[in-house]
Amino acid sequence: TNSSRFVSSNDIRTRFSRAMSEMYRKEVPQYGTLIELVADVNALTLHADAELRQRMARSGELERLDVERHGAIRVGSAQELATLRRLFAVMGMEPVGYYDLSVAGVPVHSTAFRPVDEDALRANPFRVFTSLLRLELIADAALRAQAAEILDRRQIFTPRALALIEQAERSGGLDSQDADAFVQEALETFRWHSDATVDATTYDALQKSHRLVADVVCFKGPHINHLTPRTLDIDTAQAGMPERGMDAKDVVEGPPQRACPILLRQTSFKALKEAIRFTDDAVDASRAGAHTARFGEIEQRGVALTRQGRALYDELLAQVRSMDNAGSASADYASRLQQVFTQFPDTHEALRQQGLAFYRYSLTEQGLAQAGQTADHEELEALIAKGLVQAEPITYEDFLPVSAAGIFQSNLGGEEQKQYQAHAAQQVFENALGARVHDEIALYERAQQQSMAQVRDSLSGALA
Ligand code: OOG
Ligand code: NI
Repeated sequence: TNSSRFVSSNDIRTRFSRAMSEMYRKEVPQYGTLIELVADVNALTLHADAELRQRMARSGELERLDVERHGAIRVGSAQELATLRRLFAVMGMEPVGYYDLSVAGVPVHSTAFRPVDEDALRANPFRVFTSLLRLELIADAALRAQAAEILDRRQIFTPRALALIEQAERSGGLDSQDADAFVQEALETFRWHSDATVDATTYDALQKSHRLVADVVCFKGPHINHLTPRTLDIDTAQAGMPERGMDAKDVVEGPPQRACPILLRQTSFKALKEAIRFTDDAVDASRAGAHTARFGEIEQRGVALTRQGRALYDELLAQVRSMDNAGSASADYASRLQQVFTQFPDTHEALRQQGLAFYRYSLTEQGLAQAGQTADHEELEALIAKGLVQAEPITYEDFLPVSAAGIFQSNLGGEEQKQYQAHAAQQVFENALGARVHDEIALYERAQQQSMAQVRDSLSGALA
């Protein structure tokens, strides 16, 4: 075979995420400032916390930290979503999780394309949060039909990108030269276009229906709307944003600051107001348009939670948000969050022993030295107590619907608060996608199980 000429999907993903980062830095210079801020904060944090540095080095996360990003895009049709799935598959990214944002007044549902295997995640965990517009939530039937028709007319992929996707599917990969071409062609789909594809009246009508509808429907393609680096200390990074000229959102989404970070904490700077041109601008030059869509975001990632842990998280978050019906707008939101989350255990021993979070088990040096001589029926916790086994938190690689809604809201210009009588429609989404999405919790479960099995094997001498 000639498969040895192929570069790995990890390699293509790394080239692509680098190219996206370079493009977005040119498009939104503040993104470059954000990357610098996060690099500074991470360096300080690692310098001050030797244990964190060692743990991240052991898990391989230290190496990936500098390239770690997620981005977000929004598409308008099943056809577009299904082709994106094939495009991301070339880079080893698969749909993970289903997020219903309609409950939060945003007319989309979403998944995240990301690598799923442990070594692929270690190589480069690049993720793209991808939303599909739910046209059926546009109340006005004529406007809905018009939006569908506009979307029908556009082709968001270049002919060469489509040809290279087919080629990769047919032959099982791409050589280095084709991979570079693929990255360049794929980039075109996510580029910003300041020329709208509609006239001012159409834009206004769609914007009134929901700002997100205008963002999806009125442009040539699904411009990347943010790229998010991972910080090791989001509170310090958040405090540093105004100093570097960024208009940070008031509230950090997700769990509060903790000794043992869980899931995901995120904050963003507000979307930029950018000049756009409508198709009829030549006719009426006084109607210069502006569009707000693109912003910056940072995130801090913690340990992945089990179903039980996640249920507790959801319950506590709902408690905080329902107080006085104030949601995250209440003045003392941060202290309420902190207060309520004292009910969530905050040591790794407790999180592990109560089955609230996922861990990757491995033999310590002492454990390795005794492999094959230790009784393998002993409980893992007993082996940990004896210093033979160690447990490392498994990082949460996914997203949170309530947080995502908060990020969407803060970037839609504030006042937008719509209500939809919709409910989760995972099957409809999967039909559009042309595939099932992975259950994210099952992926963490599998990683934990595999590490346990490996520990058992080496203890009983199977690998000795
Ligand atoms: C996606 C917003 C959600 C996140 O990190 O939760 C998101 C969007 O605005 O398209 O990016
Ligand atoms: Ni994001």
